[in-house]
Parts: sequence; structure tokens; C-alpha cells
Amino acid sequence: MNSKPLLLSGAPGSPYTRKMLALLRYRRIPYRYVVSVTGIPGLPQARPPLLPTFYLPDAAGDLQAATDSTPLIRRFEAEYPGRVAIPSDPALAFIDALLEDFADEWLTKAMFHYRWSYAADVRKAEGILGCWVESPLDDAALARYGNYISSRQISRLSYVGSSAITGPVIEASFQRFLDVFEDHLRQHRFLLGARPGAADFAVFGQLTQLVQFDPTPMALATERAPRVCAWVTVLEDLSGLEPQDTDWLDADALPPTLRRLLLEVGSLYVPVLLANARALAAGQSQLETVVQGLPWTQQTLTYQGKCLAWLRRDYAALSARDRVRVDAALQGTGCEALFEDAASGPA
Ligand SMILES: N[C@@H](CCC(=O)N[C@@H](CS)C(=O)NCC(=O)O)C(=O)O
Repeated sequence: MNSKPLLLSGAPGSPYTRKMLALLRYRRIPYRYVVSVTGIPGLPQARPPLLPTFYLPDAAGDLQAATDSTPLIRRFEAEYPGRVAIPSDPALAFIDALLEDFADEWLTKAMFHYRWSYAADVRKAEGILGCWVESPLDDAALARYGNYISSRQISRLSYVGSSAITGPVIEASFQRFLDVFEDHLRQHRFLLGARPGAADFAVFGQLTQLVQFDPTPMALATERAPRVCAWVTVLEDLSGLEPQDTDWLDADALPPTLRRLLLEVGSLYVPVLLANARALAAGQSQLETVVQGLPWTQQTLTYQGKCLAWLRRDYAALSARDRVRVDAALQGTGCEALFEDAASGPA
């Protein structure tokens, strides 16, 4: 058991930082969180620099920079026993990983899109993001930071695929997500039952911004998804929860609301993930596809090629029996397409 607090740097406006902080609190893993967007002076820089960055001891005890919340969650599961965030049933763990990926890679499009496309949202972010990472800041320095961050992020909107073409798809998807999740929370405390999985923390991370900060999506959530709003507040600190192994849902009898969520994953995220893999394989820098009958175009993302490879690797690692169970859970959601041409290998 590690006794030294985990060291990480990040920022309150970073969904992945919030994801990991909530996970660490739930898992009762002691940590020291340094608010910084440039890392910690004197410690190694992550390459590429990403928020959050963890500084973890290597075999010699020297701190090394590590990023990427998804593999880090798995690493901490192995290094810190108890209060796990990955379901013990491998079939359910696979569903959890799929939903985690959807939150990290798809819901984040909504977060980026709303924040940097709507004037009121841009204004709020320009005024507050700088104060989150530096204090005190006088008016001139805050205005400089605000301009710097908004021009940088607006120029990167296309990177996540937000454009005049895709904006309506992203917004409709977010609103459906709110409705389905609201419905799910009528019967269940978390995505996968009465205890949180990695996917809950991933969804939480994105919703700390969408539901608690950016005015346009926040108004939508307040209006149509009060349970979702309450859930986000509660997820922040689950250190008092005492989870039992029986708290997980039965993967062989997933509730209809979870299937509807998987349908959202299968009808939007999966086609984009597959189109991205095809574009990567063809060496194209831009991908074009159709989702739910509407055109979708975005820059090709190497990282999302990796996400697909991870999902396929996890699926291939399931026992034959568990694969049948996962197939049954995903059947008819569109998610099964992830594995249909898996034999040809990931991009
Ligand atoms: N897959 C990574 C994503 C981390 C990430 O993209 N973080 C954003 C901030 S929320 C970032 O650092 N972006 C690079 C930048 O803004 O330069 C994870 O799960 O940790």
C-alpha cells in the first residue's frame, strides 16, 4: 500500500482533472493537488502536456510525469486495494469502459462546443478560467489571459469536431443524453447500479463543466434534468459511501435506460470512432461520415484510434462466455459494430 499522497497538477476547468479528483476521493487515495496548467516547477513535464498530470515514482523512486486518466484509473486499481471503480464482473467492466470512453471522447465535444461557441459561455470562461489558475490577477492580466485562452480554444474547436455542420448533432446528442440519464437516475443511483464505476467519474468530469459552469448547457440541464444536476454535486465527494460487491447491476439484465444510453453511444460515437479509424488507416487528415442521417466531419484523431484499439483489446481479452454476455448486452445498440471488422485490426 502506498502511503505518500499522490501528486498531481491540473485545473478546475479541466474535466479530466475533475474526473480524477472525484475518483481519488471516492477511492480514499490520499493526494496533493497543485492547481497549475503548466505543471510543477522542477518536476518532469508530461509529453504532450495534458491536464491532469500525475507525478508518480518509477522503480528508482524518481517522479515521472504520467497522463491519461483511463489507464491511470486501471493502474491505481492495481496499486491501491479496496473501493474499486472497475466492476468485478468482466462483462460489466467492459460496459463501464465503453461508457467511460464515450464520456471522455464524445461528451467532451459538447463541453468544448458549448463553451467556445456561445457568446455568454465564452464571456464567462474568459472571466473566470484565469482566476482559477492564478491569483491575484489584476484586470489587465485577467483580460490578457481571457483573450489568450478564448482565441486558443476557439481556434481548436475544429479539433474536437465542433463546426456549423456538426454543432446541431452535438447539441441534440447532449440533450438526449440529459434526458436518458435523468430517466436512469429515477431508478438508479449511478450508471451501473448503487456504486460508481469509472464511467461515472468520466461523465462527472464533463458534467462539472456542462452542468455546473457553462451557462448555455447549464440552463438546459437545470430545465430538463434536475436529478442529473444533483448527481453531479454528489459525485464530487463519495468518500462516505460504503460500496458492496452486490451493488453492481447485473450485466445480463441491464435496465432499459442503460440500453438507451448504449444506443446513444452506438448511434453517434461508434460510427465516428470507426470513420476515424478508417481515415487514419487511409492516411487522411480529415474524416467525413454520416451520423443519424446528418453529415459529420472532423479532423482525424490519432488518440481516438488508440481508444478503439483499447476497446477491441479489452473485448478480445474477455472469456468466450463473457464475450457472449457483452454481445447480448450490446445487441441492437450499434455498439456491436465496434468489433465487426475487428479481425482486420485497429487503425
Ligand atoms: N485522454 C486524456 C485527456 C486529457 C486532456 O485532453 N486534457 C485537456 C484539458 S481538459 C488538455 O490538457 N488539453 C491540452 C491543452 O489544452 O493544451 C485524459 O483522459 O486524461
